[in-house]
Amino acid sequence: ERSSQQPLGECLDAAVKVALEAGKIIREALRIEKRVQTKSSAADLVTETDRLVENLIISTLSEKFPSHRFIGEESVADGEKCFLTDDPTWIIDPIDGTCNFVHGAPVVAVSIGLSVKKELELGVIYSCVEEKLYTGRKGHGAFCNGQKLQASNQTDLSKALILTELGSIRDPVAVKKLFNNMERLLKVPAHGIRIIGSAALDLCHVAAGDVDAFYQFGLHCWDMAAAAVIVREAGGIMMDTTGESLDLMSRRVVAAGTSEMAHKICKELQPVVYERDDSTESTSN
Ligand code: 2AM
Ligand code: CA
Ligand code: CA
Ligand code: CA
Repeated sequence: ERSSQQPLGECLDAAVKVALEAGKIIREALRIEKRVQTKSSAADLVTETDRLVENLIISTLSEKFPSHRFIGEESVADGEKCFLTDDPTWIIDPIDGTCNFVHGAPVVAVSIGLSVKKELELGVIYSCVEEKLYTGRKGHGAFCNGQKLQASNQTDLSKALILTELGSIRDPVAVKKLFNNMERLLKVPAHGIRIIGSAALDLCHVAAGDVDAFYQFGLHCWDMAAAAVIVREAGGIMMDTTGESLDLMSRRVVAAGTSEMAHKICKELQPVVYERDDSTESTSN
């Protein structure tokens, strides 16, 4: 198994090493006052730490793997379309949970995924305050701090604990739709719905079987690339909210321990429409 020149094991080791370094920087910056800037909306935030950590990850990995491509949240220009090619491509979210980070809320993660020939091969997510390192490698299982992960086997939606995120969009029509979807699930009635502020960690909780499912509209490829490998290797399902196979660029996802649960959630969800991330039809997984 080779990705370009390097074996995937070497890529995984490098991603883990830089995720731990990045996580230390984030952990130490959490309680310090930040200079905060806004992006697409008043609730869409970025700090110097987001940019610094992304630069660290990209420069470290590109030095080791000079032929690889990179997609990183803070390096993608405004409105720029993301797409995968056959080249090994690292998909990076330097801080997932920036709003938490800005407020000093300790639910933040570094997310690093690798796709090769448009297939997701590796995922590393480091929950840097609780110091939990989640890793997944296609065909080799998913782990948290070395312990093998297994997603939930729940199929009954009325017994489900579900995670979701509201994102940073504040358009009233979209906000209304997000709440309508939660209302529909509560009316099933599901056991509960939780929001923690990090899509990557939501997905790690699905992989670990801590919750039964997760869904979200509006997220980007860097929110779910690494997690997709971890969830699938834990026996879980990642799918489009339409019930079709997951498209990393579609801005929406349902994840669950079982495909029955995922399909039941899809049936309750009404679409919240976001523009796609890419302009090409060639996307993966
Ligand atoms: P971020 O912290 O990397 O920006 C919180 O709502 C979760 O949703 C986080 O994982 C956050 O990622 C992500 N997110 C940010 N902007 C979003 C948007 N416009 N729509 C959906 N999710 C978003
Ligand atoms: Ca962001
Ligand atoms: Ca994110
Ligand atoms: Ca981010």
